[in-house]
Amino acid sequence: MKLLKTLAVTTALAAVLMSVPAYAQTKIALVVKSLGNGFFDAAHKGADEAAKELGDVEVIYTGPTTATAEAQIEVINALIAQQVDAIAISANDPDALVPVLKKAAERGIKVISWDSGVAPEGRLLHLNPSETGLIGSTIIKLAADYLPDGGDVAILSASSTATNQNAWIEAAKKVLPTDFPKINLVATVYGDDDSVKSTDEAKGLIAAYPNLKAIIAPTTVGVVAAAQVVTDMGLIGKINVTGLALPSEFKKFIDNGSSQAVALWNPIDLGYSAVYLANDLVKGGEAKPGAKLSIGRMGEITLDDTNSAAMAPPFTFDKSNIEEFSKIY
Ligand code: RAM
Repeated sequence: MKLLKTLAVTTALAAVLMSVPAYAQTKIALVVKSLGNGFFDAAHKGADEAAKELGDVEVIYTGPTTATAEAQIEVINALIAQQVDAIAISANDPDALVPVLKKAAERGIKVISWDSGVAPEGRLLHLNPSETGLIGSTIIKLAADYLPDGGDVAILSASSTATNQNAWIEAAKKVLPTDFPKINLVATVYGDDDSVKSTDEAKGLIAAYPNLKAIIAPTTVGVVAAAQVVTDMGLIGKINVTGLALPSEFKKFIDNGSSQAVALWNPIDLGYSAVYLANDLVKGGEAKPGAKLSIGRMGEITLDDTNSAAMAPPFTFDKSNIEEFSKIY
């Protein structure tokens, strides 16, 4: 009798387990500008942490090998075919991705952007790492702080269509004449978040502007390339490299003096929060101005009138603290 009962219970349990539909797991695709970028690897770590906390979430980490919108369109089409529940994208272009993301939305996929945004018609919300104006003035201040007499500086950016870098550069240009009158921005060039192209562009700047005092690279890929060029060309002390850098990748350039200071936010927290927000929307949360959405251990964000929100101010790294942060991200 007991055996029969056990058998019946086991069979019932097996039936229940078998009937648990595969879609019980929420599939969230974290789409990055390009693979092989340490900044996005750190965001991936945070995304996995969020998935583990949420329990019923699976993160699909993906992106193209080159940081272009065309390559991201292919990735998104594959995710639509895979029937993911949400796409959280760091975009290589604000507009070019809109049609394919609209197609994803029509199939019921919740689309958000984070880090580098998509135009509002292509996404439900956008998560900025920090306030755009603040990042813009920070990247100039990082150079100006070490140029008391002013001088020529140049920007080495990511791709020419990157939403985030373009917004920061525009914000930087706005405050230049008023807040940094002695800083002379001579050029902006694009390394496409590719080490080889960024290296070539940094060399080009140095050749074209003999009085260059600083290279500002608001990209973790570009800043490493520029600092390596300054190091290899024996220009430490002549050209200060600064911008947005991942402490783990950049510590050696603070140590060797090719850079005085850089800034960034926590990419782990950013990836973590992006997954929380995408999950909120899949589970019925609504993205509308004024809405408050949970981002787990980071608290909550309130959407502004463009359905965007920003996380924390950027943090500055120099000789005094880069060692400590290089162990985290
Ligand atoms: C690169 C990417 C990313 C940006 C960081 C600062 O890794 O361009 O989008 O946020 O730099």
